Amino acid sequence: MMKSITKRLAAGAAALGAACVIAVVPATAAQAATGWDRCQPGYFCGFTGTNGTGTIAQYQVGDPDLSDGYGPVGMDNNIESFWNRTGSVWGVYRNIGGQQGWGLGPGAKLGTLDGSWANNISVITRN
Ligand SMILES: [Ca+2]
Repeated sequence: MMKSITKRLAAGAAALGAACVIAVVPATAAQAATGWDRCQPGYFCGFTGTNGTGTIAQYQVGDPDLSDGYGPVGMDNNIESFWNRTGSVWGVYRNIGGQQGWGLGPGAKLGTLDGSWANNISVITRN
């Protein structure tokens, strides 16, 4: 008699345990996009890694100072690749108000900035 009750309790605990396991299994979330594909059409995108890797920042307007709190933060002197998915020409510059820069036309994808430019961009303009 006692033995039979113990068995029932054990079975109940096992069933409860199974229910708990199901409850804590994380929902299958869609995989976060990685690389170039994160850049949406209509945006000018900067990436902290080469070839669209690392953190992405997407722009619809220029950002005259990547080091301030306006616009995406953490990108100043921290960009290694760009993709222009807009219909405009964009400029990227090393210094605030400086003249040295590159122009990226519509669709331009720059996977690797040259040595002195990588991690050295502080200004982005939409022309
Ligand atoms: Ca800014």
